[in-house]
Amino acid sequence: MLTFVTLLAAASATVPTALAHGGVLSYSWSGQWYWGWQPYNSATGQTTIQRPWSTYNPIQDATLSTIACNDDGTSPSLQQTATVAAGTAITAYWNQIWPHAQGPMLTYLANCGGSTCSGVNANSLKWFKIDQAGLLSGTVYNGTWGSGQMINQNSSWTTTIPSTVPSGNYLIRFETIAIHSTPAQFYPECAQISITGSGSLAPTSAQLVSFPGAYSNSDPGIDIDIYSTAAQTQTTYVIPGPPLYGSSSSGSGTTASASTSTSVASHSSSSSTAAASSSSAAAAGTVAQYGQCGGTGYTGATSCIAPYTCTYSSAYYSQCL
Ligand SMILES: *[C@@H]1O[C@H](CO)[C@@H](O)[C@H](O)[C@H]1NC(C)=O
Ligand SMILES: *[C@@H]1O[C@H](CO)[C@@H](O)[C@H](O)[C@H]1NC(C)=O
Ligand SMILES: [Cu+2]
Repeated sequence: MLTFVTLLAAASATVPTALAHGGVLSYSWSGQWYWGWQPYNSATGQTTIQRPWSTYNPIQDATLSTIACNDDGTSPSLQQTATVAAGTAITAYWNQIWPHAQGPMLTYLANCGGSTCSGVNANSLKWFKIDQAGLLSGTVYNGTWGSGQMINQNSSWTTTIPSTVPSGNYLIRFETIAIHSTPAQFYPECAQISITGSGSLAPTSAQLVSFPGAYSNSDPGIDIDIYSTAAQTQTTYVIPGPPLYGSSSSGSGTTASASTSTSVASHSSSSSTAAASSSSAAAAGTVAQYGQCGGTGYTGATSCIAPYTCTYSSAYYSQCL
């Protein structure tokens, strides 16, 4: 017979395993905080902009329906939606301290149509990618990854909603994929946002994907052994998914991905792309609307073109608004 103490010990023994994983627990933008769903609390009474998820464990099969917005990702009765102006930098916060430093960071949007995302099945939507960061430097074997940078940024990731995105109701899907072991571990969470603004650039059909559908378990960025001999000299990594929204690429996602981080919006975590645009901004002496103008580790220009002011978003990201 198990004693109460034995059961307690057994229960607490599972906690470290759970703590080795996790997901997005909160968001912030424009000085506001939004709590995410709390998977280990009772669902009753939880009211948040995030779609519910049930466990810190990863998804390890890209063909599962839960790859869209985790398990189960449906909107509860108290589901909330938050308003965000296109061009705004949204920061998502993972567990402190996120444990997996190998793998990409990806952010997607999906337009729900209609007047709300509540009740809309995430599997029925078309998604487009607005941000990504893969292998930032070094080799697949021991280089620096987007997820490593996420950890270094207080286990947070900031994505700017491109100012060109049409207004409407969207799900925003932050994802990190951990590739320190096989099969790869997907950690997606979604939140409901209402985007305002006057953007009018629709994603192209090549940029729109479904979840599941966007990834295959055999994609080179997913079916990957970072400890192989080949990985020790490999300096490119193919970020999974479609080409970035706003990019001119019309091919399949795999050809569009580069070894380094790219983003249509200026990004605290972009490497070569951001560095190049930062230095050109520095030459001009000003930063354009929505551009980055500050944050820990940022070395670019810090003054905004009129009439914008450099506005704090997180310790790692300030932008001209
Ligand atoms: C990465 O691994 C290679 C061997 O594959 C080694 O020569 C190199 O020093 C390592 N770099 C770092 C930063 O650990
Ligand atoms: C780090 O992230 C936590 C949330 O996980 C947040 O409460 C805290 O303010 C952040 N610290 C900084 C310096 O941004
Ligand atoms: Cu884990």
